[in-house]
Amino acid sequence: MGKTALISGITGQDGSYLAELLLAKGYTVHGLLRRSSSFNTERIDHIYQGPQHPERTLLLHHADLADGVALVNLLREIAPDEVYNLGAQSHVRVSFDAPLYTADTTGLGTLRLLEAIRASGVETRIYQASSSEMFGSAPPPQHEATPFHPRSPYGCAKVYAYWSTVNYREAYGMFAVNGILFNHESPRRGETFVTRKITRAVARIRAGLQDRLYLGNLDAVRDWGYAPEYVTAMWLMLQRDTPDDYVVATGVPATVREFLQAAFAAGGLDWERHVRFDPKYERPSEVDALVGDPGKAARLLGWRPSTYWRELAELMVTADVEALEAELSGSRVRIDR
Ligand code: NDP
Ligand code: GDR
Repeated sequence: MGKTALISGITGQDGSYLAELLLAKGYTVHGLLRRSSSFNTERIDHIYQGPQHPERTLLLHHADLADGVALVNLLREIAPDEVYNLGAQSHVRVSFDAPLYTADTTGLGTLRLLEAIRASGVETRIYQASSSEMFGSAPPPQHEATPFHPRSPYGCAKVYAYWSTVNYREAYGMFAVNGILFNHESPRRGETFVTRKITRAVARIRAGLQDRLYLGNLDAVRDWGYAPEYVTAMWLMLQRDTPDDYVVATGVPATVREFLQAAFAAGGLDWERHVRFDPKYERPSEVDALVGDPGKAARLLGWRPSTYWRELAELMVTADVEALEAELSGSRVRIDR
């Protein structure tokens, strides 16, 4: 019998790659689906199996991290071997506009899931999607022992979720781990995060659909990796004998400006002709520099990155150019990458 996993956030960037990984490993995958007035399963449509499928290995359940009782019921029903908590209001800028909502979903949502595991009595392991945003203004390179200094409601909520995860491990002996992941991107990245906003704009400017791209702070330094590689690290953390916390990063810094330059160059464009500043995209308090030290993940998990920011910019531009060409020619847009 293969293992069973439950993923919150399965419709997001990471959830979709993780579901693919686990299905390929023979897991039965259950995903938590938020009720939405429009379809929100675009990233997993290519692996979706309808209710009539004879041997379903991917099942979706309507639930929400705001609804603790539904989480308990779901855990009892599924009794998963592994739980991956990827669900969150994950946008840092938006968290300044909706701080309480972000705290509820991203912070308390994690506690609800931990408590639901305890209340259901199900023996399981849980992965918590912690973030480099917890380090905030702590100077780089950041590692597992770097003190947190979050700079946004999102970062604060993730710190709360991080410590709740540690607390359930210490208090109840739960196999609960934190993956402290630095920024990771892909052609499936949400369109309002800076990398995808840039690569999508490159495709649209080339096609004559857009002329200007408005951005905020170009001086911020980030450590950008490739999402499909990062979900492997999540899985590896739950396969260890003992629970622990790990930084996952490339260790290679780049500014937003450098990413911008590389992406526009990959599309044969000069970014300075098209990019303009809009203060709307600045944050009330910014995180200036995040660069991770992935040494512990390399030593204990055998995990190493193989895609770095420049190559990432190129592959995202290629994907956005191809997707737009397919859309304009009326053929189906490829999502299976
Ligand atoms: P996305 O924003 O792409 O996906 C977030 C997911 O959470 C979506 O499936 C979304 O559903 C779901 N979600 C939002 N609110 C709720 C809720 N109330 N109840 C249940 N599900 C909810 O994020 P990523 O895939 O990029 O990131 C995955 C996780 O990792 C997040 O927790 C994020 O904060 C964290 N993280 C991400 C990093 C990155 O660089 N990508 C780095 C470090 C941490 P819907 O599709 O319906 O909106
Ligand atoms: P981040 O990612 O805040 O690091 O959080 P984002 O791509 O939003 O911003 C990265 C940097 O780019 C600057 N920036 C802009 N950002 C956006 N979104 N839009 C703009 O127009 C723009 N112009 C400049 C930002 O100020 C920032 O410095 C991501 C999310 O995935 C989190 O969920 C995750 O936890 C962290 O990465 C690690």
